[in-house]
Amino acid sequence: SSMEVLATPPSLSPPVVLTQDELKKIAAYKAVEFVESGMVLGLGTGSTAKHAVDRIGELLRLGKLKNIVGIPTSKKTQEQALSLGIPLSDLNSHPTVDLAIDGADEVDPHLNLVKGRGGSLLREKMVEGACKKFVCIVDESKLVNHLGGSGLAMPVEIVPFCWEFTARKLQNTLEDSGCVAKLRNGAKGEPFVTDNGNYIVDLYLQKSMGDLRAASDAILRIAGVVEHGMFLDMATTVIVAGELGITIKNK
Ligand code: ABF
Repeated sequence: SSMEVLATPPSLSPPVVLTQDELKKIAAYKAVEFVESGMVLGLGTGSTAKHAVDRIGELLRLGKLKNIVGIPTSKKTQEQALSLGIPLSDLNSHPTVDLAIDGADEVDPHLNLVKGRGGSLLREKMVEGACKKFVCIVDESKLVNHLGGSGLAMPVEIVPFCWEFTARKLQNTLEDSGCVAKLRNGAKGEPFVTDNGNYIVDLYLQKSMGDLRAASDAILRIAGVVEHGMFLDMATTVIVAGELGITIKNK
């Protein structure tokens, strides 16, 4: 018998696989390229937006950005920004925001978003609704065909008063989508409380909501509802970081 000795193939360098957090950072740094000195900036919340706020702080420290005013979308981001020395203000003093940078939980093909899995959807919607430009930053895992399509929750902020009543109304309002409403719990099993002292009900949908604007209006008509996590027609740009590179989608 004979043994065939195969030539060793030329060594290939292993493919570079980026972690999800690295993709988030790539999207965030790209978005910060849109920031100019003198801007009033909406500062987002979550693990993706955190990279953008870090970068803004770094550019301020290096003197590459000047006279920035930050409007934080949560207490958490407020703390982060303060620790970085980013000057802060609010919508009372700055009712118009030049640019906001924030993450999302889902992005549909029309650039509609689901946000709020981090629990900050109300302040995010107020700040991002006051923006001239809202740049949303995601890794490609956030792309869906239709909102609710990831099988994960669509969050709604509600007042604590008789929350079960409101949760039931939400479930009934979206019953055509096979909606199941669940109160969000905190780390110790107690109800999760938002920065505004409210509760969050997470809606799990079996089917698409169809007319999103109609679903949004119906949810907002329920008296105990404060705001929901669908951000319809609000993002002006979505930056998607994927294994094959960055995609920038504009409205
Ligand atoms: C915020 O952070 C929220 O609207 C959204 O729920 C979340 C996304 O978090 P991450 O960037 O950590 O995925 O933008």
